[in-house]
Amino acid sequence: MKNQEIAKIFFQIADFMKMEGIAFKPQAYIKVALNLESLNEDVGEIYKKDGLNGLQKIPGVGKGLAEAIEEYLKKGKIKTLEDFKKKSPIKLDQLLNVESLGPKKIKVLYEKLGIKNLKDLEKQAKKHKIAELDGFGEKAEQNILQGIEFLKTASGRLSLGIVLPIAREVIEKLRLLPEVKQISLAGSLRRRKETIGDADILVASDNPKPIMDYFIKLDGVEKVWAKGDTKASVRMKMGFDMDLRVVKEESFGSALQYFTGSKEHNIATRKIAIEQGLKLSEYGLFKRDKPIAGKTEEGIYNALGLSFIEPELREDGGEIDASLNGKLPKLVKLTDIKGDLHCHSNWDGGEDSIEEMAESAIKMGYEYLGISDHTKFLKIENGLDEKQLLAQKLEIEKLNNLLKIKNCKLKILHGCECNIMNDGSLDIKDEVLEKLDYVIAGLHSSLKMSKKEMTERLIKAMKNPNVDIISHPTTRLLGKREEAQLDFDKILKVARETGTILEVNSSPERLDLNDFYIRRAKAEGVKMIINTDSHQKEQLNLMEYGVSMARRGWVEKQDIINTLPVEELLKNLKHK
Ligand code: DGT
Ligand code: CA
Ligand code: CA
Repeated sequence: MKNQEIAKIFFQIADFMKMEGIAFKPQAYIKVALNLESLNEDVGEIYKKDGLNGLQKIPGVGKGLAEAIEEYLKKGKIKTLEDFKKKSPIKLDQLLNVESLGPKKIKVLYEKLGIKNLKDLEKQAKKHKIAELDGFGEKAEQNILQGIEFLKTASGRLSLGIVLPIAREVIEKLRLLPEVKQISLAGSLRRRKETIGDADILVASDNPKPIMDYFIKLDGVEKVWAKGDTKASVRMKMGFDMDLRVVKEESFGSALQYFTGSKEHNIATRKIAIEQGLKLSEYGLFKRDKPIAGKTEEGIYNALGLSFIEPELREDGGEIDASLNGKLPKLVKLTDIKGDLHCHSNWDGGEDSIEEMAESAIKMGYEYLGISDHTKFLKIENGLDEKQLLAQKLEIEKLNNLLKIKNCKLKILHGCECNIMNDGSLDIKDEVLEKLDYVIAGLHSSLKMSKKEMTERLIKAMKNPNVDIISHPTTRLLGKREEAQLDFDKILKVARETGTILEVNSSPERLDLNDFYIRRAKAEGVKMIINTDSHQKEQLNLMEYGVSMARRGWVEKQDIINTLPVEELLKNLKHK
């Protein structure tokens, strides 16, 4: 938890520094923040064991940042950030939520128009003051207004990627208490919704008091909203609420079923109970007043004549009928995934070398790892040109030979993530694309085209016989950037006709395709691939988020091509 909290503060410090035009330092903070986020060990533990020296062993952490971490561990805040906040009248974190605004632009908006917060921003944009500014213009103003509108609809929910790791840490701590008999995530978190309103945790115990006392004093807790005998609600420092409920073991299953929801799914299951003359509540399933199930969820479903329904399906989207008729899908699992084809290396400015990425993939038990660096149009990402791609091909051949000698089953595949230009062409010549094992094409620029133009642009890319996969097809950024305008039915039709595979991007900032589109793609018989889009080796672990979305989209193993062994996988690509 501390890792996440400190990372968040470091990101904020970097933003303030960028706003002040400070060079280099922000990158140092960002690098460490990213490393902290993906670090498996708790910084608090590292510090306890080895003090400042231990902290300095974290990649990127020098003396100064080690002291900043120490400061947080001791005082719960870092003065550098507090000072920035005190000194600056600008609500920077608020304004940064607006897609298209960065720290430097925000500074200009403040200096020229006195914009301090979202309200000021909206006011000035509506008065068309922003369009008149140098470096902004009509279109930038439109984008800002759209960004504000988007924020209004997304407010109050945090992304699954932020909440899930923290809730898991809390669970692991609570699990150690002798009073805790059973424990589980519940609510939208257990259903793996892409955004979470609040985190729900359910515990079975005969002695709730010590659990409640311990829970409200946890490290990551900022304030306690309510604490009763069996129910507590707290605010976490990371900016969301967490609810804990304790029930008796004999009703753990029914309580879990109830508090997992969704509310709509609950209403539907309760209706089935009523039709059978039964009563379903969080306390159990009752016939007149006699309990007939309650200890396990499975027991509840079975007593209702249903087979067990996976939490990801419980959205009242036809899962009850499917369960009644034995038509539930056998959902894809994380352990079905045999490799990851969307990974960036240090060739395009990612953190780690191809070799380091491969080592992590081996540890994960993967059969293949695809390196797909950005290509030359993306200059800020150090995109590779044709020559560099061919050089990279040789390097990968060399590494594969080494792996073979070492008797490793991992094979590194060579691809790229090339850019789809405004007219649907690609930024790398076909004669080079042909030489790679596979090609991903993605939209990264001019994302606000009309629906007709955008659809034609993507279709043209899909019709290129060298394009195997479309990365993050809708280009949305969760809570930040709306999806591109696309005629998704047309896209699906062309994907099927051309055998182009659509990506489910696991990065918690993207989750693209989302569950809704995944389900439509499956219904149309379009094949998908779940990739992480890793820019550092630790991010390979993000695979579970994409798998969760796929499961929410009713997807089975055979719908996902990276559940196949490498030879079969390659046969399923357009590349021959
Ligand atoms: P969230 O927190 O907005 O991301 O979504 P949930 O689904 O976690 O909702 P939450 O935290 O309000 O409640 C947790 C679960 O409790 C919910 O999924 C189903 C159950 N629940 C809450 N309120 C009601 C209700 O009024 N009726 C029924 N049937 N179930 C409810
Ligand atoms: Ca909830
Ligand atoms: Ca709740």
